[in-house]
Amino acid sequence: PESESESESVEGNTLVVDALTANGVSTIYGVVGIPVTDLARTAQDRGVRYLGFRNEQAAGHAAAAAGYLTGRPGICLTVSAPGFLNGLVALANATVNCFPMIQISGSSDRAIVDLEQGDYEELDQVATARPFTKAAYRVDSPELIGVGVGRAIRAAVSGRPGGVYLDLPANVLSASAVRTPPPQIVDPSPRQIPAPESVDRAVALLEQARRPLIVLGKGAAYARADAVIRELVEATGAPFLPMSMAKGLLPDDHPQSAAAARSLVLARADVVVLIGARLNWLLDHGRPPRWSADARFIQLDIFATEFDSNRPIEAPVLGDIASSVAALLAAIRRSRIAPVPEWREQIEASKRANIKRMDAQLHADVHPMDFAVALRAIRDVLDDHRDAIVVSEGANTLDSARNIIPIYAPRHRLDAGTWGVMGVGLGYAIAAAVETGEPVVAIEGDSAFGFSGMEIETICRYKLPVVVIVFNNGGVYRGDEVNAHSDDPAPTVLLHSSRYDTLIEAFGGIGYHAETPAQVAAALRSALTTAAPALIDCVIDPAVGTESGHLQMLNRPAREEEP
Ligand code: TPP
Repeated sequence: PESESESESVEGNTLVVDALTANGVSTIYGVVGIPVTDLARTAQDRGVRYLGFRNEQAAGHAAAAAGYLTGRPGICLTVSAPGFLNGLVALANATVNCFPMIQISGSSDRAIVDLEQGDYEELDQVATARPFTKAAYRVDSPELIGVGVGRAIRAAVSGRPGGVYLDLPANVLSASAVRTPPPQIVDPSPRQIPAPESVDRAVALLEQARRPLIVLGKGAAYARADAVIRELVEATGAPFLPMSMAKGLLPDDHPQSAAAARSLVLARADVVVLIGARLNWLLDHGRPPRWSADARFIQLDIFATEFDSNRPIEAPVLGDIASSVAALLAAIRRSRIAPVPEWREQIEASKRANIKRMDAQLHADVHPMDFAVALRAIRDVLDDHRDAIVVSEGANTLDSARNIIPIYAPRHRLDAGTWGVMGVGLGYAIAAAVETGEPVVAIEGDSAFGFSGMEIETICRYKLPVVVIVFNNGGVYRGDEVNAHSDDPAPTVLLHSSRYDTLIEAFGGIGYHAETPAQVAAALRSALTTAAPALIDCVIDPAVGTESGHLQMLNRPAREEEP
């Protein structure tokens, strides 16, 4: 039995768990091995949930998603050097996506590492992590473990959230020290109230708008200010455009949604309000011809350096999104914002035309299936399961799913994000199931699935309600490229004959094979009813889809065949 007596001496492992639990950490995602196996055991002994993965990268992506979904740092535990490096991809991705995450890694003997004398899994991990993280710390004595964990927590969640690295050398984890109450971080992510004059400036600009547009980013979704954001959007009467992970912040069928008129609103908006959305490549850097050269920008962000990154920001509002939106809303109630009626009419006309065009694609009679008809079947089933969290990655699969699958609740879509990274899918799906208890549907390109496919064993081991749908078109983007020069498959080709459904059966999950929209729908309905791990092998025509999906502007022109 644990004694809380002041003079009790305990191992570093125990002190780490003390510090984590004192700060509300209840779940750790990781892969064990020297020197962190006992840390995972100690955590489990103390009621912290430990989820063991097959690869640290997926564990890291899970921790990142946990951070995004809960607003508290997601924890990933890794072993030294190679395990650390596997997890680092996820930590870097968390930093880029502004998700709060802490990677805790064991490391080798400092004295040997620093003299490069060749320790087991030797690497200067803090130096390696630093360029990819918001902060990187090492704890060099067991007495400082509580301080180290506390600093990592505040660094991960305060201001603009991001990935934090915490290095715990093997000798610190195994050393003994007197057990003292660890620091409890008070208000780890304090509110940051915007300056009143910045709010007034924003409202004055918005009053001049004839064709306003509100863009919601995943920063807005992360802020958990759902009600006040909705009030602001509705008070302005302006159309809004959700970035992919902000879908559902207001339901996709909200009358002010301009998602189905994206090109029109980007090109014609005269005053744009960016809320937790960055003017990066995902928004074509705010540049013409996508955007009007005359558009004027208001930006709500927590990080001042974000302003003016691409277009001059005429009204920057620095603060946390919840506080800034609330301040803007209060000021707007005293002002007159009046979009011209034609703006609404133009958007409605464009929406109607685009939806009609899309509808024809969704109901096409094609066999084998293309992306659209398979996604329509999924959409129709998910319409009865609006609590389901949708995870998506791939190229055509990702882009088409974003347009076709509506999201009705905040933070119910997780995807390849700012980097467009493949391999997040199963880690995100696992964290979504673990953190929310809601059903999860991961819509995966077959190439994308391969990056973390072994985690279906993790899903089965923990009996998570995750349905993985693999869009099997036998290739990266498409599966019909021919290599004219040898018997080797072309670079984009994968085995279209793969039966991905049989993979999950190996682990006791339920596999489905679907070749028609009706089979897709039946499989998904059955899987969601069973709420057990399932995988649907969804056969798609290898000859549909485009290279790089919708990223045509980043794609090199097609290679000329050599004469
Ligand atoms: N490696 C990483 C880590 N991230 C990437 N984005 C890529 C490689 C390049 N890439 C972009 S999409 C993609 C790849 C490999 C896969 C596209 O194929 P698939 O998942 O089958 O989707 P589809 O277009 O067939 O729907």
